[in-house]
Amino acid sequence: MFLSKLFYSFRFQEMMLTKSFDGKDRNMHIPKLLFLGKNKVPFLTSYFFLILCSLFTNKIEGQVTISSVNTFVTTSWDGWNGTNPTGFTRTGANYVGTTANITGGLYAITSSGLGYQPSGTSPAGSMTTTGTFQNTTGATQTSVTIEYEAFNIVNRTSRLPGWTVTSSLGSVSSLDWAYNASSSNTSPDIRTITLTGLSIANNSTFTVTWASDRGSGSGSSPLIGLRNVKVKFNTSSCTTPIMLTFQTQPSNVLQDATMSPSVQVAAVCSGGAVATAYTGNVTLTVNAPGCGYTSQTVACVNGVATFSSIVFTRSPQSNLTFTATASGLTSATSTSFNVSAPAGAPIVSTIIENNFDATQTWAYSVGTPIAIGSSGSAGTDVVGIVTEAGTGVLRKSYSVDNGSGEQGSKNTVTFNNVTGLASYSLVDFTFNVLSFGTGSGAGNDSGEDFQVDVSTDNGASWTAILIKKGYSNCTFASASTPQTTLSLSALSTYTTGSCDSKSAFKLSLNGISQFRFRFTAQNNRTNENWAIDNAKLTGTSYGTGVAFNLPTVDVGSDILFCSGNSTQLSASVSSYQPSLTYAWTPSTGLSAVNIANPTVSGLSTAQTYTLQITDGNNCVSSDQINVTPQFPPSIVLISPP
Ligand SMILES: [Ca+2]
Ligand SMILES: [Ca+2]
Ligand SMILES: [Ca+2]
Repeated sequence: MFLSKLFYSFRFQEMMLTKSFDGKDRNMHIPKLLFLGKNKVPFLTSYFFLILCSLFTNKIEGQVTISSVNTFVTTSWDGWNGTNPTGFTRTGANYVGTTANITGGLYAITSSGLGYQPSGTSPAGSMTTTGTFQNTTGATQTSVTIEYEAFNIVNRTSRLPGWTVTSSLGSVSSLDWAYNASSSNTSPDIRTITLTGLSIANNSTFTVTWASDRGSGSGSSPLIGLRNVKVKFNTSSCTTPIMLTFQTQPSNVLQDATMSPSVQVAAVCSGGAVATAYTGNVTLTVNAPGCGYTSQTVACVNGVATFSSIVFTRSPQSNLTFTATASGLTSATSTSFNVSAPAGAPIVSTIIENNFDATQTWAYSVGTPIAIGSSGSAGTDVVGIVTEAGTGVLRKSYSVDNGSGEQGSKNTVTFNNVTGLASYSLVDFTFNVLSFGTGSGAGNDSGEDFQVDVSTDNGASWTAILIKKGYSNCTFASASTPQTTLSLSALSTYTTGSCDSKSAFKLSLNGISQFRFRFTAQNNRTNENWAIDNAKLTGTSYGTGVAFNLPTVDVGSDILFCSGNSTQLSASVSSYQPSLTYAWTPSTGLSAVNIANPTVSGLSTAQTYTLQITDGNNCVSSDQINVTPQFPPSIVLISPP
């Protein structure tokens, strides 16, 4: 009894299936396997038939790949001529042709996309076309917009077919289209839907299926169409951002060129979606030691800040990173990038010069002398060009020889204003100072100082940049090195406890249009001469394609000095953007830590000092110097035995 219930007979039947295959419709002879129970009742037949059908109808013809966000990928279906567009399959109706008639099937009428004429026996869902869409953006996508055009091609209002749309993403019923006789391919009904809260992993696919049938009513059916199937991924959105993230990372860039593509920073929520309503400011700062870039602040648009004008003015620099910050949000750090140097070298030219020899284009005027003191011999102030050590110099002296504390003079020599400086990226003012004389009492003394003032407003205001202190018959020669860098923001004073021999000085200026300088000197002997030589303005142009390298600083050779005295440090800086700031460490024994030339005193042991300079582009450089106090030999008294 049990066994008899398990006995089944079977036989083959043959059926014919018409199927579109590789774009051509073919009649296929399909063996139909009928399982028959004891009473010859078909059993499992329909399941087996469905399996066979699926083998023929689900042939994959590629996918519509969507590689970027916020950009529609369109399948027009125009001119398809029976061959499915890439990524689409179809079932249940044959291709008929390009001219409308009443034959049931599919049409490709000019500019009418996929046309469908239901046959007289088309059951519900008998015709379908399915698009398969693949996410190739490289990221999981959470929002999709689907859009298409639906319309009437040939109006026969007795029946009302339409498009019923389904998707593997979930319900898309708002894409359904009910027959509208007044629509046309030139005036279609546009159906659109945006789905959110999805999770479409990179490289995964989803499907959208359009189905139609004969429609309700009676009589003949109209010919309907669909075309311009558009699908896009949307920037994921959320409400409350907690952090920033770089959507477009920085790229390597040439100095002075604009970084491309623009760096983009998004305000995102905990799940990584963009807070599209966020309009807060995002500030992009380069991390140390990056320099030559000014931090930018940009307001978010749709939750994203786009930095389209990133330029670096200094090079070469490597492994730089940006930090993006916004109020209340966790900041983000970019990947690294480099700034490469253009091939060109800066163009350096002499603007004006007076070497008191062959080149004397920078004219000057001698001031009215101020008499100092009353004792000693009455003399006159002496200013003019003389030859010293084989070269012409402009000196200030006195006409008689007086001793210490006796009368003398003070005078100021003012050089003419120089205009037209704004066309240069950088202007250097360089000059030499010297103190000379021969015989008894030669050389400038305490109280007989030399001072340089500069003006960038044609003498309306003056800034003292240098004082060389006279000191006990101090003489020193003109020398081209070492060159000491001066600053508009700090007065450099040399010195108080010794005869300082620094001769060459440089003051760099940018953003000025005019410049002049003056020096004031005092003495009371014919063999006391303060002098200058080689007063010069040099213009440097960092035009397009010219490298503006990072600064370098040199604090000179190590110093030995007597422990009871003091010694003075000085810095020379090259290739920099004014203005400079100075930071000496440690502060032990230094008169100041924020000037170019601090005095060192009171050291009991050797000390290594580090100077870090920071220029106007926030570029830094550092150098070190060892300063060692020397103690006089000790006399040790040993008691005789
Ligand atoms: Ca000279
Ligand atoms: Ca003297
Ligand atoms: Ca004197």
